[in-house]
Amino acid sequence: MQNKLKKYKIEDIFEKILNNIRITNEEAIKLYNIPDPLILGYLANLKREKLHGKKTTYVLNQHINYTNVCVNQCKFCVFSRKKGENGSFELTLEDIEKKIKDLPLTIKEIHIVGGCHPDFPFSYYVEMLKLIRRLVPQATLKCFTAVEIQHLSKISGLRVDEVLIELKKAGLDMMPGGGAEIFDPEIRNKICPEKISGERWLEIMEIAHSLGIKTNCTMLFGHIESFVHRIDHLDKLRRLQDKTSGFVCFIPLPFLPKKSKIKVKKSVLGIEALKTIAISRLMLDNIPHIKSYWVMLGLKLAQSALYFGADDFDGTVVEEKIGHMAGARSPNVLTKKELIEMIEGCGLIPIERDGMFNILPN
Ligand code: V47
Ligand code: SF4
Repeated sequence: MQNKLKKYKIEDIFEKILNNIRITNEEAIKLYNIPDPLILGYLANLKREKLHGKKTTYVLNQHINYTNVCVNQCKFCVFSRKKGENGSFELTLEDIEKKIKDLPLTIKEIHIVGGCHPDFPFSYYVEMLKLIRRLVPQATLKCFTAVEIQHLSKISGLRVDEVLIELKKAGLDMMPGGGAEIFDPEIRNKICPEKISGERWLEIMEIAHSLGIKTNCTMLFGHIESFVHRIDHLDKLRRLQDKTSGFVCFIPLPFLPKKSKIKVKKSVLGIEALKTIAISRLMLDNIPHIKSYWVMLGLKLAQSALYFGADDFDGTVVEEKIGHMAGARSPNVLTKKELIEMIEGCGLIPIERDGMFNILPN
């Protein structure tokens, strides 16, 4: 390894990683240009082991998408529909109640996201949270991305902080990290022109953090962005985290192009995704967890990612629509036994967590 580090002139970066010194954007870009992915895996795994050893967390969770009707119509999105369009769906509170009532008592996280629906009133979201809080008091309610929060602010006439305070009162614990995509305005304008800007996404997360609401964060990569855009995105997350410490986990999302209107030259799945996960671990030295999201990565790549910097394997998921409508070939659900087997199969130690990443007793 020493020889390889020398060959690619990255002994200084290696030293920094060993001594917990932050790498710069320029150094991160230099890492992208290393052709040997195992070097990146080695460096990211050093960092992962420093933080978490061989511990790998998982959560018994359930995803619920309340609607795919969305006013935004992002160009990359295969999930969303216009109102009344073939394939559109809208869950009533009764539909949601039925889903939640069927859940086992062991459930520890409910992940709820949906499209920005033109007609649902603000009360629908508040009542949804109250209902779920009542039915599963033991579960973390991780609901609504920054994009949805901006939409709720618009339909309710409330400021973003006021929206979040109302949702928190109704039961919201945490926010998922979706909607970040890529912050660069030129790229964002091409893939999701109607969506809030990257700047606004970061502002809303900052407001959430200031109210004590922890959040996750994501990056959608492998479409029309360059390495420089990815590093710029990670840098912006790192800067906000320095200010707020509100991000719990970063989820790198490789773009699944099969059914999307955005056409890409080559799929990012495989080594390229692993390299990005590794560089994310090395850049985001202030975000505790990196999620290997098996839904988008596929099971085998998700296992490999656990040696490229990721320390969380997400969860049972049960009902995922965003990735599967886009052509993900991963299963819809994993059982607790399967999650444990997948992690142990990598020679790692499975640890159950709740939605906020608190470790649960065996
Ligand atoms: O924002 C949409 C992405 C995100 C595609 O916070 C796509 O714990 C790949 O954010 N190919 C939603 N990705 C999912 C998400 C998420 C998932 C799991 C856990 C958490 C968490 C967050 O999915 C969207 C977008 O970036 N996405 N379409 C696609 N074709
Ligand atoms: Fe709507 Fe989200 Fe799809 Fe964009 S990515 S169209 S905001 S559901």
